[in-house]
Amino acid sequence: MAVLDRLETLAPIREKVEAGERLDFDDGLTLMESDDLLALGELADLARRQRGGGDEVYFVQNLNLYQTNVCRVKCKFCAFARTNKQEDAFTGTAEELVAEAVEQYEISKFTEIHCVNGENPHVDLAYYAEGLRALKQALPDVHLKFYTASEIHHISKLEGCSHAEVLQVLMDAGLGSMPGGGAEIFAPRVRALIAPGKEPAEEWFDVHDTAHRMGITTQCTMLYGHVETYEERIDHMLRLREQQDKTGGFLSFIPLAFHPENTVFERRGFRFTTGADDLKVIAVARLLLDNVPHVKAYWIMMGLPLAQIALHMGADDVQGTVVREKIFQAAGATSGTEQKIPELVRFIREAGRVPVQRDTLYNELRRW
Ligand code: V47
Repeated sequence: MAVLDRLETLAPIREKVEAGERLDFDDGLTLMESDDLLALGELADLARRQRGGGDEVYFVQNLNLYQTNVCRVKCKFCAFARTNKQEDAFTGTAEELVAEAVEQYEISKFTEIHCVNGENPHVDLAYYAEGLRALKQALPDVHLKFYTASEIHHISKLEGCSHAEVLQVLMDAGLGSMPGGGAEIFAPRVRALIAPGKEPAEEWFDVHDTAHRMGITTQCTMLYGHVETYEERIDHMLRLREQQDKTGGFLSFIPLAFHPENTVFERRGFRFTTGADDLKVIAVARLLLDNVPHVKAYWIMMGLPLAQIALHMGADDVQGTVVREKIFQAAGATSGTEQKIPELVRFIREAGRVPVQRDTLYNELRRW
């Protein structure tokens, strides 16, 4: 009976998916409240294929770099940030940044650098532009996917200029596209609880809106598994969908599962998310975000074995080789900091999919 009940709840949503109709808030909530994981996954895969998705699963050969972990915001979910006075605080120079990148480039010829930092009140726009320029000069063919909307907003406040002005300076210095962090959960109730010092959602959206209109593509994320409700998750996804309708610049959506270690929440007894919740978020995101081209099952977040299953539930990207990841390691990630290409290829193949190495903008580089 319980199974029948569940099938009946999802039936009207299946009809909408089959008819190519857009799902609404209530549909999203129904999906999130369902624990029929297989049905959710199958529906998400159907929606993905109906919108033109095939068997390809993407990854990028990349490097994670961090210029500074000094941060003025005390986000309760974060284990990476430091104050300037803490012993392990760092603020690297452009020379140090280039040295680290070049050293790694000699080992693995990555095509992208992914860089996210704290909101450091002690450095200015010129510091960031100098870092980008130096990297571009040293590694001209490498795409620089740098700075979350939160960082851009922070720099604009420090400099007293607009988001567009900051982005223009960074673009001129070599910025190629932007990561999707800083989104957390948009609902003010949650932001006040987990990140009271962070910019409001409207500023995050203004940065992405501005970037898209300037031709800069970006990613979008959702940090889930802490104090948010199902309603707040759906609201978050629908706000992203609305933005995408306007500007179309999001390349992918990356759900970020909350890692509690070394955070305020660990002391309050919060636990890691479960595999069932991780898969559900992937499936619901794929169903609701009908206008965002890709959904990532980021292996650092969920481990490669679970990411394999997510590839059957709406995801079509596992992010990348990564190398030197720090934010999730600080908060207890156990899946390592690097995957070699043969390992990514093996996992994608064994999931019955076709591994495609891409560049940051989803141009195909190699079909494995
Ligand atoms: O905004 C921080 C998240 C973000 C924790 O665009 C945490 O491809 C879980 O921007 N547990 C910053 N998540 C990193 C970021 C990012 C990450 C991965 C992919 C992309 C992309 C961008 O990391 C923060 C926050 O949402 N985060 N601490 C934590 N303890």
